[in-house]
Amino acid sequence: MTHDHEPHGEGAQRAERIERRWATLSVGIVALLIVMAAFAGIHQATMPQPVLETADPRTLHIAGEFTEANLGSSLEPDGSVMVRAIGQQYSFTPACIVVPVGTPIAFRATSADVVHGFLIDGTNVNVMLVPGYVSTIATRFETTGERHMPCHEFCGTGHEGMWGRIRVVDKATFQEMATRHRRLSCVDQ
Ligand SMILES: [Cu+2]
Repeated sequence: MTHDHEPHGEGAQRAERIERRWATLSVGIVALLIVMAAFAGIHQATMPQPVLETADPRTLHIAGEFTEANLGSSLEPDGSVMVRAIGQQYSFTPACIVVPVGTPIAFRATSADVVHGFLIDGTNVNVMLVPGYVSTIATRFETTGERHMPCHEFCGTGHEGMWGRIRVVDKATFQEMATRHRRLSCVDQ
């Protein structure tokens, strides 16, 4: 065996050092990518909405979109219906939401205290109400009738009693109601 082919010769040792350096670097790159992927996944999963809109729970009742007079359903100029609601320990306001059948409905809701759940049974409406953030979801009801709206995020000792209702009425009834009030609910009916 000549010096050039000696496995533990100077050249081989140098090659091994360089190889180790490159191997370390490539493991480092993979580790960095794993950390980046994990961070992106966790960060996105912990954000309540892809588009963030905020609402300060401390001033919710005093000013802005979610004051009491502004809660409930309103007929928009384009014929769709906007529903604004809040969840708080341990009720929804309005406790009974009225909407027309066969109409695009947009919900905008938030929490005044802790995390609550906003779910309408028999539909795919299912969002979390996170204090500080506005949750939005759009839907459409194809049949009239009443549906339950339970809070489905444990929010404290009164959680199991936190229920709301959605009453889906025919379009004419809703239109007639909308001529009398700017914001509608079925709380007193
Ligand atoms: Cu709740």
